[in-house]
Amino acid sequence: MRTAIVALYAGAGLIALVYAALTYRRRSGTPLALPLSLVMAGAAGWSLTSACALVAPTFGPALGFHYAIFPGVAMVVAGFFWHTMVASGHRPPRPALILIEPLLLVAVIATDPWHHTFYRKVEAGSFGVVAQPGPGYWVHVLYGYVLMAVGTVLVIRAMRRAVRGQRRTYRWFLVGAIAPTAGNLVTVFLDVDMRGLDLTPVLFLVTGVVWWWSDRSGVTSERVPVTYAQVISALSDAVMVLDPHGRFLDVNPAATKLLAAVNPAGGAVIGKRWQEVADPHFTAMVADTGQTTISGPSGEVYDFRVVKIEAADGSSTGTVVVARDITELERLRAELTEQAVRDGLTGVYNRRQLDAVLEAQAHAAAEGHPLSIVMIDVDHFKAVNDRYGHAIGDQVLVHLARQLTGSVRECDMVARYGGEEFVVVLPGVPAQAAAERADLWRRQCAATSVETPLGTLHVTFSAGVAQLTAGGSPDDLLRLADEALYRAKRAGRNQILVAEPTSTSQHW
Ligand code: GH3
Ligand code: MG
Repeated sequence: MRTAIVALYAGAGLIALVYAALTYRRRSGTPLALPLSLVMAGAAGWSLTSACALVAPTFGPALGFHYAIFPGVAMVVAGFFWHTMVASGHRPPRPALILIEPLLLVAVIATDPWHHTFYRKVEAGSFGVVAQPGPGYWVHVLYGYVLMAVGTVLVIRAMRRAVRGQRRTYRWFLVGAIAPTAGNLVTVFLDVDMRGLDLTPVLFLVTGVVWWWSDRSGVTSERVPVTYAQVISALSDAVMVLDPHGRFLDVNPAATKLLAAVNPAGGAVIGKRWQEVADPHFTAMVADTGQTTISGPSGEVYDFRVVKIEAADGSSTGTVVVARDITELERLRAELTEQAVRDGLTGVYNRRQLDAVLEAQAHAAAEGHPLSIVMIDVDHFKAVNDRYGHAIGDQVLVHLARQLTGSVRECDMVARYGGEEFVVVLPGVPAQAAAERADLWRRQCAATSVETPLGTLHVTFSAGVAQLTAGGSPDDLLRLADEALYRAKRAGRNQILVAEPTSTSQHW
């Protein structure tokens, strides 16, 4: 039996020593490696000295080894506490502080044969030395358990604050710590007959295996906590937590920045009501749940999401407001929307937008408002392309588009209908008036020259004008204008013709 226990102590001690060395080598990778290797080195010392105490040939050396157990115990306690401090996100304790008790302990046990404050009485037992503990021993035990308890509480608190994926790590850490703690409690408080057997150091093997397994099975060795508070601080979205009365309970750094922009004179907001910090516009929005888009004082746009937090009984415990600066997103969205309705070359509206606008305008026209369009086609444009090249042709189209855009009213619309064809929509304008305007543009175009790298160019255009007839569709309108344009071309170009509702064009 004795031999088996010696083997157990020695085996456990050696394994703990190897584990301590392996963990020590990982010290640059994680701040937890050093305290962990200290725990394991302590357990190794505890175990090996226990083995030595058992194999010592006489009582004197056995007692010496028995006393030598305690520095190992002190290392385990110090390492455990250090580990829990780091694991719970605190600064590691100062080495000077953590060394006080072990040094005192060594001093006390070294001189114990003279004052007997650690052990009142010692004698040989069946499993080593049997001792009657004195006050020094109990102070040491109490110190160890207080440190272990504080460390455990820190870890439990850190576990509760940690993000979900990390809680498992803490759970396994605590499970690993339970075996030796339970073993030690039994030894200290229940093994009252004190036959000298203490299996605590052996139980550290369970700890080692559990911690080792938890590291290997993908649970990160970094037990330094990531809390929800840290996650929320890192968000670029502004997160604000309000109590049921609308007072600020918490804001993340992004929210502090946002609130400072909304209320430059503001200062700290915690404890203040929403109304004291932001204008009524914002206040009304927070009263409701859901999502709103709000424009800030200097043109920035925010997406606000308001979520009520409820207690288990359904009563309101507060509100979470998440605000995101979507100014850039909105700008891009507006740009994309604009791009979708514009012609890439000339920048005027495209055919699709022309159809949509004509459809909408046709409804208004049905209520008695006249609606005319001017369909414009560059004369002999093919010749421009042939003579100067396609790029110069493009330049001419851009030039004409600019000229038309600059000549129309705000409510008019210039669109590119096809290759070198444009349509101008003139709401509220009857055909004759539209033709007058179109003729003005025609003369302007004929009078201006287009400067190109290959020389100065002159172009003219022909146009067909049509007015939407009662019951007519946008397609009819386009067809009528196209027919008038065709006639204008046939009649010699550089002129404007108005389509008759009967579909016979009339010279303007
Ligand atoms: P007309 O006076 O009868 O209108 O004669 P035209 O030469 O202007 O008419 P036609 O329909 O024969 O030729 C139109 C030309 O416009 C043919 C085509 O290559 C050119 N075109 C169409 N789209 C573009 C464009 O985006 N850029 C350039 N540079 N040319 C274009
Ligand atoms: Mg043409």
